[in-house]
Amino acid sequence: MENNKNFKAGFVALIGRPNVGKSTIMNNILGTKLSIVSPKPQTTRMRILGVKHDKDAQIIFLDTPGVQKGKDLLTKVVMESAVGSMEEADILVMIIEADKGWTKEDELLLENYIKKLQKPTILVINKIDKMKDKRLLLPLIEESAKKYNFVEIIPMSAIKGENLDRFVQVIKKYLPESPPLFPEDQITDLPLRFYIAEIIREKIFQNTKQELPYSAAVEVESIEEGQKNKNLLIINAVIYVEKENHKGIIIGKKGQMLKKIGQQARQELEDLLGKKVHLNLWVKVRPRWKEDIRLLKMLGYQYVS
Ligand SMILES: Nc1nc2c(ncn2[C@@H]2O[C@H](COP(=O)(O)OP(=O)(O)OP(=O)(O)O)[C@@H](O)[C@H]2O)c(=O)[nH]1
Ligand SMILES: [Mg+2]
Repeated sequence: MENNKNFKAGFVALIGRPNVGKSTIMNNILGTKLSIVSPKPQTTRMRILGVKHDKDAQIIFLDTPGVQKGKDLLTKVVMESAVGSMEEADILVMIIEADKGWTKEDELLLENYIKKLQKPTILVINKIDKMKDKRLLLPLIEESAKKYNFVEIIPMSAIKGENLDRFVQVIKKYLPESPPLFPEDQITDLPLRFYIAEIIREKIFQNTKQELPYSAAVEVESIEEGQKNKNLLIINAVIYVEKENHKGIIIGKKGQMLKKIGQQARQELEDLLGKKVHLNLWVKVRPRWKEDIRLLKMLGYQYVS
């Protein structure tokens, strides 16, 4: 590979409002579920790095938390990871939703962040499968072109895989020439225990309602091999919630909810790790975990200053 002078490599930040499909786009391009996904906004809380290895290029995606407002320390930390990714990136990808068009938040993101960075920026109009009237796409593309000099505007359905290939080709066009930046067998920099915590958190997002998902954080305390059985992993994890009644809801009637979350997470972890998994989950109330710097660091929200 060192002999290949035309090799390209660089960082590509995926940015946009919560819920536009950033994590889905990265996962579907990589063909691996690296970043957790849910129908609820503000699913992603830290930057998730994912590497696509091709013969002629290495694309390093930075999936970021949706740009959000809020006064607590968690929001500040989450936003720092999104902004840090934009600053680190060679190429920015801004994502909007086809069926919603340009919203106020999209406009603010463009004005307050993207325009200030002056980097090659691709606009993705995602979820075109949700557009009832396809004739509205062309005017939306035209409207978008007037807002900023995006290097390309790409309509996409990440879920159906429409235009993902073209998107990858366009990224390659704008990537800098560089030798590979990651070893060929590495697809992320996320430590295993944070990855496991994210999978548990995804099951909480998918199974609970209203403020519950936002009240919860997961810390993996230990991962041990079985003493007699090397093919067994024993994982101990704590789910933190902000309120006593949230603890009751997460545990559920006769422990049903916690059991369901645990079973779904265990199933996914066994498939992922190729081992049998014993997953022990505890629920603890920590009213101010979103303001606790030490805990936020332990949870992997690492941009705490
Ligand atoms: N119909 C449709 N749904 C999509 C598409 N892409 C993503 N979604 C759905 O949109 C929802 C949000 O997707 P995510 O990938 O979690 O969005 P995100 O931008 O990462 O959200 P945050 O992490 O909260 O900022 C999920 O329910 C996805 O299944 C698409 O192309 N079409
Ligand atoms: Mg996400």
